[in-house]
Amino acid sequence: MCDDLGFSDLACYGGEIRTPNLDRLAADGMRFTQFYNCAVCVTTRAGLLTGLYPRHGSAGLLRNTMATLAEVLRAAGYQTALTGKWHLGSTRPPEDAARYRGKGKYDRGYFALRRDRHQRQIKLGIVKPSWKLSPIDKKTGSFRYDYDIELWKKTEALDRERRRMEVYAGMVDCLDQGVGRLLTALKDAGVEKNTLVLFLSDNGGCATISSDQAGQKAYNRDLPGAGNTYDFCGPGWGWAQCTPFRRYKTWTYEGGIATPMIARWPGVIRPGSITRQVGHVIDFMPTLLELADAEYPKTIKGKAILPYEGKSLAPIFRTGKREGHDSLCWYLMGNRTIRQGKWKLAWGASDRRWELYDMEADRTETNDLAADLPRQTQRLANLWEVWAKKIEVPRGD
Ligand SMILES: [Ca+2]
Repeated sequence: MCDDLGFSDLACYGGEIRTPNLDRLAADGMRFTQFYNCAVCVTTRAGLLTGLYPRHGSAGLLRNTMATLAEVLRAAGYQTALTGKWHLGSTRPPEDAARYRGKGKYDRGYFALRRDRHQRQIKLGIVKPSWKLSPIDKKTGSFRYDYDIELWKKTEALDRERRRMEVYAGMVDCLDQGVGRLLTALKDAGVEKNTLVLFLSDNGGCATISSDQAGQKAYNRDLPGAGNTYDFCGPGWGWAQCTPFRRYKTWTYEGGIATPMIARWPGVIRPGSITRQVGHVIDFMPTLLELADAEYPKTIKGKAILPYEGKSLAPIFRTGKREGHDSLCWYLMGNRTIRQGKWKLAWGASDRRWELYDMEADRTETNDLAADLPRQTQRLANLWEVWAKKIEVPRGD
């Protein structure tokens, strides 16, 4: 799982960044077009590790009423390992960013990037041609992560703005090379054919403004990528990374929660396939339980363990289909969503009202049907409320 990678960053999802290793993984495996995370790092990681929706009460995300993948797989005789995000600054020489720096790839700005990516996504079969590219995101309220996307021609400090995306592209390129080394290692170890590889992102592209962080503006005197800077891609690029969707990291519109998901399992998953089956990170637990022939515990250290809430993805790997979730729900920092079949009800933390979308006709959430279908809206809102109690959403949030 990688950090803050948007839905459209990989070449096999319509991106222009060089990602040959992940594209090969996709060519040998299956791409999901409707796979979901939980909109930010910690909630997604908690959901992936436990098979449970992240809880929001004061008892914390990981609790002694939850089993982790490591616990259940260890009990089944597997060795488990986890390497985490590197939080100690970059030690990587800037050669990957050099491949993109000053090469003109991002000189036309984030609107042109979105249009280009969208066209490639249509050609690749990742999105339906009938879904409109979502319009420019505008700040509509006081939610902390609500930003105006500036018109490209109004962008000041163009050098910095372009460099942000050039450095980001270098980082994605670097990530791809790392995946390539991993895949080579699997091959060299002779276990390639007997290994399921899953690749996904923990949330949508990050649109955070760097000056939100105390002291950062003063620190970032140099352009990004110099090694002594700490910048963000910013709203324009972060939004474009989620092409063709609305919003970005922290929101529960599709931009925040839709992730690329590639699964490779030689001899089982049909190479080069694309699935529109809906999946969620909480599905990892039952999937790996099934494949590892592991038992899900009823208790750990005398504590009763909550039954997992995910559903195995294995039938999708084997046959391309499964009986999906009755509904999936999201909550994060005032953002709410429920998806049931083709319907998605979403509540943005800025607008604070329910919007209803038909995900088959309009996955880019451009045509709000809530006023036309008030009963459907109320029915789904009630379902979400029941779920919200279970996962301890703060009242009124
Ligand atoms: Ca993240």
